[in-house]
Amino acid sequence: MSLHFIKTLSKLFQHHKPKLKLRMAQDKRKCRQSCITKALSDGYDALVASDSKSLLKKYLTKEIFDELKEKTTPTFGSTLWDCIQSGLMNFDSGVGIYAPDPEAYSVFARIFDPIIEDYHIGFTSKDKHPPLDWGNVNSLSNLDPSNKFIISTRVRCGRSIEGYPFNPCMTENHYKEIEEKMMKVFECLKGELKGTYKPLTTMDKCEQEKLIDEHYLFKEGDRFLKAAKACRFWPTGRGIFLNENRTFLTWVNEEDHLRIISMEPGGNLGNVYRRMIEGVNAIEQQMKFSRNERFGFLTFCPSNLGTTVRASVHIKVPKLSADKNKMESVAQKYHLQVRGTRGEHTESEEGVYDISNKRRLGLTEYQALKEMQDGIIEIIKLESSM
Ligand code: ADP
Ligand code: DAR
Repeated sequence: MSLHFIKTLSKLFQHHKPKLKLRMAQDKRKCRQSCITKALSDGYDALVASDSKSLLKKYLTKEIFDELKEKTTPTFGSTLWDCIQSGLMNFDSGVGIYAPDPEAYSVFARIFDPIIEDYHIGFTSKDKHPPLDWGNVNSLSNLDPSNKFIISTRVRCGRSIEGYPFNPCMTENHYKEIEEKMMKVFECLKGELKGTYKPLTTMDKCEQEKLIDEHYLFKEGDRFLKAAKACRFWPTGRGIFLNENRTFLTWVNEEDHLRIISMEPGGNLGNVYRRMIEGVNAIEQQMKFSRNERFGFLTFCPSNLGTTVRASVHIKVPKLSADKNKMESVAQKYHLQVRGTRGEHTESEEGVYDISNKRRLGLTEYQALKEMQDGIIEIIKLESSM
């Protein structure tokens, strides 16, 4: 092949390169879209045929499916597949849907809204989450002063950092950036909050297992999060901050950008709540959280929107827990969630249950805590009377 011919070819390619690149990008997009369309329709048919009890199955009608299946979010191009892939691959999901980015809550509102209304027990598409209100911390008591029932108390909230998408749309750099920013924030924590950040990338397996076993660190390889593409680039950018007494923790880049956690042995809910508030306020001095006009604080999972607060006890109530109906009715009355010892989708170990508030949206932080407190007091009263 002559030099002249090669030079002519390369000039031709340079001239048409932008159009060629555009054409390749369009073909790639078309190919991705057709793969998604096929995965969506096969996945939807399987979900409909399954015995799944998820809220996704309950509310994703054919009409809504057809209306949403071609939609994408404007900034990150998230699709309906990105939202529901976890629920399509895990029929035992309770909820079955996540928001890949903040815009998904409005672009795919037709499926998010009914699921949100059901999960948060009455937050309709017309409702707006109230402003943050920590309430009067001193009015929350020690739920078990004689230490007969409650092993430990924990209050956590989730925070998404302004300017970053949620897990499925995050790049490896996003994970690194958030971790680097948070390491600087943690260095400024003082007094009771002072402590050390431990990146998962440098944590040895024994320490990791011990921290998980002692209920400090998040589990690894949650299949629901994995299916939701929330574990990419793992363990890059993931880690845990612990204060010196291990009563104030922060998870970085697990399910949400941040999980800010306060916990201690016993039932002193007021003290645990006070410490979490101090931690949130200290972090908020340096980081801007994503807050939505209608949904309050935004999170990856719709079950955590609003206050994002879960207040929980690890509690042993052997008589009440033996009477499933009785436990279920008190949980329903006080909007409580009864889970196994290690949270979601786990069993009780040695009769220890994780009992927490279920509602997080449409009420204030204080009201969520109060609802949990009233429920736990009732549970202890029932156990003592049996
Ligand atoms: P999610 O709400 O995303 O399911 P949680 O915030 O409930 O996650 O955190 C679950 C983890 O927290 C589990 O490892 C569980 O063992 C631990 N946990 C929850 N409540 C308590 C508690 N009262 N005492 C000790 N550990 C707890
Ligand atoms: N496991 C998913 C999520 C349920 C809500 N809990 C969260 N977000 N940690 C499910 O649909 O069961």
